[in-house]
Amino acid sequence: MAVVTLAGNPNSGKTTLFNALTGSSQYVGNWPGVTVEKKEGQLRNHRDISIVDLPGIYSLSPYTLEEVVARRYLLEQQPDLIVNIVDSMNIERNLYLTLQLMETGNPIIISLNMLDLLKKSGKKINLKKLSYMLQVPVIGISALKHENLDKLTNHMLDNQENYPYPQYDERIESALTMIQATLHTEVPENEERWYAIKLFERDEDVMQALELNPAKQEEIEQTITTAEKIFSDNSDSIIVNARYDYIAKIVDMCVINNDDAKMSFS
Ligand code: BGO
Repeated sequence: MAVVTLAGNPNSGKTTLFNALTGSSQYVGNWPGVTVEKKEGQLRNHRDISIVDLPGIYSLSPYTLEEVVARRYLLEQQPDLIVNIVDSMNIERNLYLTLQLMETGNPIIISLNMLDLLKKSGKKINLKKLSYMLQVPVIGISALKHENLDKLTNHMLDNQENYPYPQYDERIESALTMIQATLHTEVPENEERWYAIKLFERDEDVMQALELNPAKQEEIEQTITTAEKIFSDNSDSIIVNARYDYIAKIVDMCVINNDDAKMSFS
């Protein structure tokens, strides 16, 4: 059975979409070992596709129970596809999670939700450009009004490939490449990028889990320290800022506010 997981920020419309996609075929339980609700169901008219609803999260950092559950699931279970629900009314904030989901190395499509509200607001998002810039399929939907859910389902049924990762500043990329080179024998290829970023951030859970030998640890630490000197910043903030810079570029290219349109004609 193919497994599709729904991931998104709280209030992005995940529950509404989950209910629309699964109808009454739902099972509610808890994620292993924690009291965080886990919902599963089967895709309407496609009982061979299981839909797993991840907890609503803003990030894949290990700071909340929900984030821990989500990142453990994505790395250990490797779903066949992530459907990332993005609230089109809050696209900038939502894309922060999108980039991290892409970094996990799982195939992903974006369902850009709340298009009914977006239309009313006068704001416009160029879906083709968004898809081109992220190199990920983007399907505009209204989960509440059940608009375009067939199109979303068709994309879910397509064979999914792996998609490129967001590429950051070239100085960050060269540091990540160096860290990745030390991981070839340690983690599966499609997860190297995720682990390299986490090691660059000095994520303690990942550092402990990988149990790298002291020589590799030292090599990685030197790479991080060099990057920190170049950027005059700590490695954690370097990555956070890189993601926000990337999002700013995308929003600049793909989102047209009503006010911008008026200004361009005046
Ligand atoms: C309330 N369009 C519109 N207009 N609204 C949507 C859409 C959409 O496409 N999708 C979802 N919503 P959840 P999470 C509400 O509950 O699915 C709305 O956290 C209200 N409730 O109906 O719960 C959805 O699972 C009172 O709105 O999100 C819900 O991701 C007044 O977005 C909210 C107004 O959806 C969050 C709205 C008592």
